[in-house]
This record gives sequence, C-alpha cells and structure tokens, in this order.
Amino acid sequence: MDNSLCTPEILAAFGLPPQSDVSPLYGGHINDTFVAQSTAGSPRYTLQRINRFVFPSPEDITENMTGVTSFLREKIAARGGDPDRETLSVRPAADGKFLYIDKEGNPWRCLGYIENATSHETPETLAMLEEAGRAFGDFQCLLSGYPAHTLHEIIPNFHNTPARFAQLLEAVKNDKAGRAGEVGPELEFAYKREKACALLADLLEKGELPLRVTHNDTKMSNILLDDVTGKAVCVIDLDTVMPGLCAFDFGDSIRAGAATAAEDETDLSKVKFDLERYQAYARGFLSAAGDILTKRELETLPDGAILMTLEVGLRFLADYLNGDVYFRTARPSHNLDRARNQFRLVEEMEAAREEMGRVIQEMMG
Ligand code: GN1
Ligand code: MG
Repeated sequence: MDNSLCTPEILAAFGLPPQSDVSPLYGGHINDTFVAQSTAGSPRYTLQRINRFVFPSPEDITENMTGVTSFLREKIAARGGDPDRETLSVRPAADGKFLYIDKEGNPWRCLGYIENATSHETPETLAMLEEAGRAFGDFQCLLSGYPAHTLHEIIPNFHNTPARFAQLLEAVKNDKAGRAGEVGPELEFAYKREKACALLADLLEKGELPLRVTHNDTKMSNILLDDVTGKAVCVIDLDTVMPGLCAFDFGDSIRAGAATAAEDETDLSKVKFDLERYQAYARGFLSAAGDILTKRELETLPDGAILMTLEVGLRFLADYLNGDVYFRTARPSHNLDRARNQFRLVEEMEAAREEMGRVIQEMMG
C-alpha cells in the first residue's frame, strides 16, 4: 500500500489541504487506512478506503457505525468518560455526508485520530490480553441496551459456521484455481467437523441464546491501548458490527489471543493454545460483561473459541481454492498456510475444551 491512494481529491473531500502530511496505517487485511494532518500540531484524522468488494453496502456500515457510536458516546459521557477518546468519532465530509465516493467508485470515510494510544498486532503480555478482554466485554455490556435487530447485517451469515462450511464445499466443487487436489488432508479435517459447525447456529435458532450487538472481529489489534498506562482506551474497526452471539466475540478473541503463534505461522509445532492467556482474556471480559450474560451464554464461550477458529480456517481454505480473492496474501500458499495453522489450533482447543469451561465456571463463582 502506498500513500498515492490517498490523493488530494480525498483530502479535499474531507476538508483537508492537498499538502497535508499523509502516512499509511498498516494492519487489516481488508481496508486501506491512512493518517492525515494538515499542518504540524493540528488535529490528525484517520482516512479509510473501504474495500467495496468485501463491503458492497458501505452506506449500511455507516448507519450501523453512527448508530452504535452515538449510543456509546452517551453511555460513556454518562459514566464520566471521554467519548472522543473511548469510541470512534465519524467525521462528515465537506458535503456533510459520512461517506465520500471517489472518482473510481471507492468509498472513503474519516474518523478522528485517537492520540497517545496504539493498536498492537499481538498481545505481548497477559495484562494486555486482560485489557483487551475488558474492552470487548465493556463494548458488549454498554451495547446491551441497543436494539440489535435494527442493525444491518453487513456481511450476511458472517459467523454462520454451517454457511461457511457450505461455502467451502462450493469452492471445492468449482475448484476455480485448480488447487483442490492439493488439500486432501485439510478437507478431511473440515469434513469431520461438519456437525460441530452447527452448535451455536442451532442454539440461536432454538432461541436459547440472546441476539446481541457484536463486533465480530475482536482481535488484539482492534483495541487501542493507552501509550502511558497500558489501559484499553477504545474498540476500533466497527465495519462488522452486526447482530450476533456473545460467543462469537469472545471466541474470535481467543482464537488470536490465546494462540502462541501468528495465524500464518508455518511451523505448526509453534501453534499452541495457551490456557494462561485464555484465562487472562476471560478475566478481563467477564469483569466487564459477566453480569449481563446468561448462564447458557457463559457455557457456550469455549465453543465460540473452537468454532471461530474452525470457521476462519474454513474461510482461508475456501479462499485458497477460489484463487485468493478475499484475504490479502503475500505469497501463493498464504491462505493454505493460514488454514493449516488454524486447524492445528482447533485441535489444541478441542483438547482443552473442558478446562476452558472450568475457567469460566470458577470465575463466575
Ligand atoms: C479479516 O481485515 P481484518 O484483518 O480486520 C476478516 C476477519 C478475519 C480476519 C483474519 C471483514 O479481518 O473476519 O477473522 O481477517 N474480516 C472480514 O485475520 O472478513
Ligand atoms: Mg476487521
């Protein structure tokens, strides 16, 4: 990614002069993000080009985002917090709209840049994980009064694991990149877990779990930690805020946060599930959200960890078969490496399922 994407056209659309200082912010697999500042000392802004292939309805994202952040702002102000720092602020473009569509048809948005706080790719300490847990738990808790059903479903069936399984079958059938012959063991791994995929979807359908406002991409890097205190400041990346299950958010955090290696590590002997990290995250999460969760929700948190890991593994594998059209890749085997890695982590988590449940039970006393 280079700065040239963030052209004077984009700067002007958000009321910034063409000579503004622009630098890229790396991190996500999907959008392109830049920080812009008109002159030294003036406020900085985050400019994001939204990936219109992944997000065909950016207007819906904007509606979800403005709805949820204005609700959060009120809650944060009411408890004496700083709404400009503790949630994202969506800034209108010069024409008053929250989205600017550039000459090539790409949607852009502008957010206030949160100073003196940093997104960390991986949790380096248990304290960081606990903070991430607290922040996502707090997000869940603050939004428990928000009417989840009014949110747009940005990516239909995003965490519908059986639907993700079906997408993998479809990718095998089409074999667009001619790679299906290479992935026999990975497919066998996935096929063995077809039934398991339905666990959370079934409970939701039976009405045994409440539909909540969920973030749906709850990794460490989607939290900003204060540069001085190390405390969680703000939950970011609200693109996939949708109605969902608490176990999705908890589980997706554990997927990345309790793993001992990055999701694309190719030395699978390094990919372990770390119970101590799980405990640290759970402690933070439950300290903020424990009281609002039902008994049934608490019981499903470990299943969320297993299913979110399995699910993204299915997605990486399907994308490999489709010719790497969804996730950004840096090498031809990248998606396959990611799928293998996530499947290894699933095995590790399956072996630790009981312990994971016990940790939650003990914490909830
Ligand atoms: C994508 O773009 P990023 O890194 O925030 C993906 C998540 C996956 C994640 C895997 C909209 O998130 O669902 O868990 O990659 N987001 C979307 O690293 O598909
Ligand atoms: Mg994301």
